[in-house]
Amino acid sequence: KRISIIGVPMDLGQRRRGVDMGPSAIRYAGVVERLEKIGYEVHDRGDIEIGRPDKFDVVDEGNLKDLNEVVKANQALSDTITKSIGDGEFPLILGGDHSIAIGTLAGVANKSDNLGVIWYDAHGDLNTGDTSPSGNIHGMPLAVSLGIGHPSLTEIGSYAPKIKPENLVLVGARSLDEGERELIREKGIKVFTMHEIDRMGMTKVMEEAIAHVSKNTDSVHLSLDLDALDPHDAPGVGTPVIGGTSYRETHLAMEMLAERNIITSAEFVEVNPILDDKNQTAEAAVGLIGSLFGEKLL
Ligand code: DIR
Ligand code: MN
Ligand code: MN
Ligand code: MN
Repeated sequence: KRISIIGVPMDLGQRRRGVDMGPSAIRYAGVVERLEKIGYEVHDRGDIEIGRPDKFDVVDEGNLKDLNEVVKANQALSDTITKSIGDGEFPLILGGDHSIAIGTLAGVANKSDNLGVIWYDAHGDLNTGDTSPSGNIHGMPLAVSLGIGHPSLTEIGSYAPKIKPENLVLVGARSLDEGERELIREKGIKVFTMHEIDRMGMTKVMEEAIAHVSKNTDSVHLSLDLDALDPHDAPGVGTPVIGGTSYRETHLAMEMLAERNIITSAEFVEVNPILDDKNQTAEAAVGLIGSLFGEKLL
């Protein structure tokens, strides 16, 4: 199967500059060569164009910073992904901040009747303009994909919602805002926090997570925020939170997904080379991508 790489140099979903260089850093760390070595044909579709907000524009409508440019880029991303899946490719999206998951899920869910999602992240990304402490749209993509939030965001792709709460699982959470906790309780969303990972171990957590998202679904998307990893293993992220998963645990999680062969699209986001240590976080991302696509030592 052919993999298409789509870069999204988006940094408007949060306030730290530099995450727009994430796609370059991941390419520089050798993602294309790594996938080719496993035996895939790789089609690099280049980067989605990101507009630069005019300082005279409304930049903070309804506690949604840089809303207009985020909407435009996500619409373009959604269209590119739909085209890529139509061409029979596996879309692999490189961020960029996590606000791009809005466009990813709009494009992917468009081609699926019942999409499962694994959200591997330190955060819930379940805020709306009303609950967000920051106004940063990278803290909102999962709520938006459930159809909750500003209509300019939820209506990207011209349909809503993209996913159902019962087809979603969060892994690695350790920083949730009050509104996010309420939404998780209200919708009964399945969450494996760091507590469950410590207690059950990653093997059991992933077995249950995989069973949960493949129950009633026809395809499964992996959204991996590098800040799920402990800052020791992934220092190049804008919102690090101590006490995360190790590189090894995450690597194991990717290998289990490869063994079960359930993932049909994936994105790796929030790599910020300016905050990184000699491209370590991009290199970690490429190692994880290798495992996700079935790389084996022997
Ligand atoms: C926080 C941080 N919950 C917010 N979110 C992050 O701004 O909504 N998500 N960093 O990845
Ligand atoms: Mn995130
Ligand atoms: Mn995060
Ligand atoms: Mn983030």
